[in-house]
Amino acid sequence: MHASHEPGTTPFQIDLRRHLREREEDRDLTRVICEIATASRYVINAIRTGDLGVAGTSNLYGEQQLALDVLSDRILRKRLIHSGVISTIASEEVDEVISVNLNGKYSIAYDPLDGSSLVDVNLAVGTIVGIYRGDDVMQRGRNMVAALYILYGPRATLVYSTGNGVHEFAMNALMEYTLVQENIQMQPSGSIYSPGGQRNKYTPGVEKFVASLEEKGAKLRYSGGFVPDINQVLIKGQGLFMYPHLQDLPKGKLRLLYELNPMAFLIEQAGGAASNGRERILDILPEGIDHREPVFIGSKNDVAQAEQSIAEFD
Ligand code: FDP
Repeated sequence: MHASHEPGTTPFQIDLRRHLREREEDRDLTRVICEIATASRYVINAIRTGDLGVAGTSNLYGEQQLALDVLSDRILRKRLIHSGVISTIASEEVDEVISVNLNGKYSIAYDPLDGSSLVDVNLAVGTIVGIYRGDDVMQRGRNMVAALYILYGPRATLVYSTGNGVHEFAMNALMEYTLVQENIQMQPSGSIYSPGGQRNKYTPGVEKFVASLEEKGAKLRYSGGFVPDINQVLIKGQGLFMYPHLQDLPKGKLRLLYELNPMAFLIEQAGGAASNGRERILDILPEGIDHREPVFIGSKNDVAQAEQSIAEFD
């Protein structure tokens, strides 16, 4: 016999809004996070049922068709503007910061559909979001008040933190996010690694680091999508993702504002670490909206090991 619960009290029945309310999060911040969760329903529908195509082409019916990343950007932007509490929006899809509402309490930096090239091959993609107080997104990531991502995999899941633990939700049949687990914690050392970038372009320090991971028996787990790759490390509670500096790409590939800062915030909240190989990701002041940095993120001993190899050999 299972223990009986009062209706609505089992962990699986706590939805996102209720979770935020019970934690007494700021009402406007709750609103922003819930708007993003609502927007993701439309993004999901676009991914699942939309015609595959590129921007500027027309669909079967001769209608103008948008690429999924452009469409996802519009969906999110519309909901965020609708929330009434956002002052500034920076989107990976738009090459300037958009001023929305002078009285808005929060500003937001997001990648509406990260890894969109993976949609064509039916692999998982995601939305990444960082939220700041005030009207300035060009801040160090450590000033973020909340971060979240949504993973569009076989299931849709949402992981958020407001600086008070990291919590995972899964979308149910009614397209509501319900709590899966609270306060996710990462082990200090891992046995999986997810390495981006071409290996023959690795620097000696990075090459030594990868060799040390292989020597300790770490297994390769790489999908090529930043959100699913980070999610794997976070939900397994161990391991490391990296997109290092390459010999011909000293700043790596991934963007600080839209990709690295929100993920660094979440992984640190779970007891992990995130570094560019020399310094903490969340301490870096963005020089522009497209600022890129190398990244080593995950179990903290693995990140420390990467920093050590880089200090020694690069
Ligand atoms: P994509 O170019 O497919 O959009 O930031 C974008 C990203 O994918 C990440 O999701 C992923 O981690 C990385 O780039 C993969 O880069 P490589 O193609 O160089 O492996």
